[in-house]
Parts: sequence; structure tokens; C-alpha cells
Amino acid sequence: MKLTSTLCLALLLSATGLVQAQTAPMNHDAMPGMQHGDMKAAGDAPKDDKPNATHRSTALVKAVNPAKGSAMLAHEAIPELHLPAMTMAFVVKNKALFGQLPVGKTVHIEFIKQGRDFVLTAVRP
Ligand SMILES: [Cu+2]
Repeated sequence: MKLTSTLCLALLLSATGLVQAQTAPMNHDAMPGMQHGDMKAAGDAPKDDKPNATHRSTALVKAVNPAKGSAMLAHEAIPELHLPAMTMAFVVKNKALFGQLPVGKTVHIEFIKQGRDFVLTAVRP
């Protein structure tokens, strides 16, 4: 779980770096492998440093751990956080949400970022 969230943070940091680098002039033709459409969309998205902003995504429930208050979810890309699709641990403080997290099912999630944690705030089928 710890490894995964570290990876998530690393990806987040490197994605942020990419966006900053994009402010410098660059030759798109020289970099055929890059997806400029995606990067542009991410750059136009609202800033991710808004405290307690609610983020939404669709996620496949891989595993839940009610005792630890965490859930492993394979979420889709989250452009406003510059996050690619990935599997990672979410913090579940509201234990009632575990009733909406059937392993193997895809659900719609809402979450906030609190420090290094991604905290689930709502789950819908
Ligand atoms: Cu993630």
C-alpha cells in the first residue's frame, strides 16, 4: 500500500514537472512519441492545489480492508490531478462506504486529497 501511494506521488510530481516544462517553447515535431493533446488538456485544467476540492473518477474495486480503512481501487485517469489511470490505495474514513465497494465491481467515486492521502468521500454504483 505504501509503495503504491509513493508511486502515485512520484507520478504526480513528474506529471507536474511535465506541465511546467511545457511553458518553455518547444518543438512539437521533434517529439513524435508524446501525447500533446493530453498534456494540453491537463494544463488547462483547474489547479490541483485547491484544498479539499472534490475529484471524481470511475474505479474498479480490487480489494477492501475495512480494518485498516483502505480500499485498493483501479481508477481512470484524473486530468485535474495529472494522474494517469492506476491502481492505488484510497483512505476510507467513512466506514459506511465499504457497503458500496463490492470487490470486482466498477463504481463512481468522489474523493479529496488530504496531504499524501486520497480520501474517499462518496461512492455510487
Ligand atoms: Cu492514483
